Amino acid sequence: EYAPTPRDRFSFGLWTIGFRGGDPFGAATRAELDPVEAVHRLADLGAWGITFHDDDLIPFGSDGAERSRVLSRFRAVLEKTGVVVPMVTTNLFSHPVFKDGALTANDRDVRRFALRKMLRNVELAAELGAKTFVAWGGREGSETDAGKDVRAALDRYKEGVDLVCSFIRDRGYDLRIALEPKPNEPRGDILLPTVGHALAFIDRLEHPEMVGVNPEVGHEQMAGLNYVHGIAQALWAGKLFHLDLNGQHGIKYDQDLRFGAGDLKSAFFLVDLLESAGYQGPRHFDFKPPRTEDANGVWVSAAGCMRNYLILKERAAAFRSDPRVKEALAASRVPELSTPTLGDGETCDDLLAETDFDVDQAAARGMHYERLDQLALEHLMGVR
Ligand code: 3MF
Ligand code: MG
Ligand code: MG
Ligand code: MG
Repeated sequence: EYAPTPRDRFSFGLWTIGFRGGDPFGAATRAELDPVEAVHRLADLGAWGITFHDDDLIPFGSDGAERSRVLSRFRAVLEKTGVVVPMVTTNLFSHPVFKDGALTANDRDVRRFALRKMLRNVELAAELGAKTFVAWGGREGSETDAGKDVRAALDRYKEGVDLVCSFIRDRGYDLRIALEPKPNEPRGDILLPTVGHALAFIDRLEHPEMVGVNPEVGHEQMAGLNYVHGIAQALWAGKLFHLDLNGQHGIKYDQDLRFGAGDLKSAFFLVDLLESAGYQGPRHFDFKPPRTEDANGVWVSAAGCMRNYLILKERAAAFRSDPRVKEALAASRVPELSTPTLGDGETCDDLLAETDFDVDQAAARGMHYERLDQLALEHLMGVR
């Protein structure tokens, strides 16, 4: 029970299970993970897909021969296990050359190098059958407002994304871009810090239909925001192309805990939303097995991400089908919000003419959310 299968569409970043436990204060605690072993282990656990940054698979600076050797080994294990590559992303943050950004670096030659790296990676993504190309601009930002002309940076950001879109179109690839917002870390402030900022940016692009968002649980929560609301707005805008599931304890450094750790109640409402909205995309985990774990602990942590999703999915379904919940939802008038505020054919003048609203009676009505929320908690805690 709660055993994942590829039908659940669980995917993992190669950099997540391959995370060696290095942090700003300490060295790695685990050995390197061979991508081929990673694919085997994921397949054994019931995962569906693997994703990666170009450099996770093909070390930065590899020559053509090394690149084809790595790729043919990788393709062979995908073939053998049936594991797919639903998403590919570009590392535009690790190498020191990107210390001031990639698409928005002040140095023009750095921007041109970054764009070339992205375009090469678009070709690789298409070759491997990926449908989503994630772009996290981790170094696009600043530590001082004196050093970055943010309006010019946004012009260059738009120029870069527009160019990648037109390249995808010219090549006829079936690939969409998903921008990943994050408020800070590693930069003091990162451009496109939240889902809302990213959605507003997308509207100003040349091909907005090709670009959506890849919101990460911890990133929104680092900004003190409600991830479930962010996801709901992305769904409402038709822009939830992909997502990064993990756990976070409030406003602090990017913890990347396994999914379900951190704000469990928010995770419950998230799964409830994704499942009830019929989200069809990947359930992608971007977590970091803590550096306290040995090689085996990595897989315990990865399995926990999927198991927690499936348990929450079951708990959310039980919540939705409980007659007491249906009654409580009605008592809170939740379904009433789906009725348009003006009736068919009604005008603002009709509204202005209305006089029979009883303000005191309406103000006195309770919303009964506490009962509803308690039912949700009890379903989550498994006592219903
Ligand atoms: C950093 C991240 C990134 C992105 C990745 C794009 C290294 O906080 O979340 O992971 O998810 O670059 O997929
Ligand atoms: Mg992250
Ligand atoms: Mg992420
Ligand atoms: Mg994170």
